[in-house]
Amino acid sequence: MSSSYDFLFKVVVLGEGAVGKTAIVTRFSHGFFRTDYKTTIGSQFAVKNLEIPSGKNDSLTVKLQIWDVAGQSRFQILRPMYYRGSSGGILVYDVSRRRTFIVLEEWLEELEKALGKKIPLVLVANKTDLPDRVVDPAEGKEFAERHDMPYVESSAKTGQGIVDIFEQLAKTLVEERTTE
Ligand code: G3D
Ligand code: MG
Repeated sequence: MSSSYDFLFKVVVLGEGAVGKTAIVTRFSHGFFRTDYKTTIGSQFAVKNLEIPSGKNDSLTVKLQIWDVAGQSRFQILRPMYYRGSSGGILVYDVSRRRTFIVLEEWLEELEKALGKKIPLVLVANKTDLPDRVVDPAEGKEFAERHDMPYVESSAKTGQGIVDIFEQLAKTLVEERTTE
């Protein structure tokens, strides 16, 4: 039954405007990619169930409530409200725009300040399908290691890495919850 689950987590999606946050969430929750996304106004969320292997032959159903928060600076005042109650998050940058990588620290600070603590995050290097990549995998991996988070390369356009992002996060969240 799609309404039954073992764990429910609120997940926030962070990153500069136009890095592909809405495209990633749409691809993951509906399985398609559209090019006519309206710039996310304020915030919206998608819900999706994931099966995470557990033990030898068993699995757990993890329900993710994924909040796609608007990245534009004019929404900055509202964002802390959407961060509240998040168990985890994904931090997204666009490999074809260095600025989106440089500002990652600021996103981390904003989130930690709003929550008063650190939560598990996955670093997402999006738009790997583009030929004009400027941020190398090594740079992303170094950032991810330094902040103790998994690193996933993705393309919301081709679908590469999209499920992996949420599986990695769900696994970490379940581990955290079950070892508390
Ligand atoms: P945001 O929610 O982070 O602001 P969007 O970003 O999801 O709205 O995406 C911004 C633009 O990048 C959109 O283009 C979208 O189609 C495109 N995009 C998102 N992910 C990818 C990707 O993996 N590869 C490529 N090539 N493009 C991507 P438009 O032109 O509609 O503004
Ligand atoms: Mg958006």
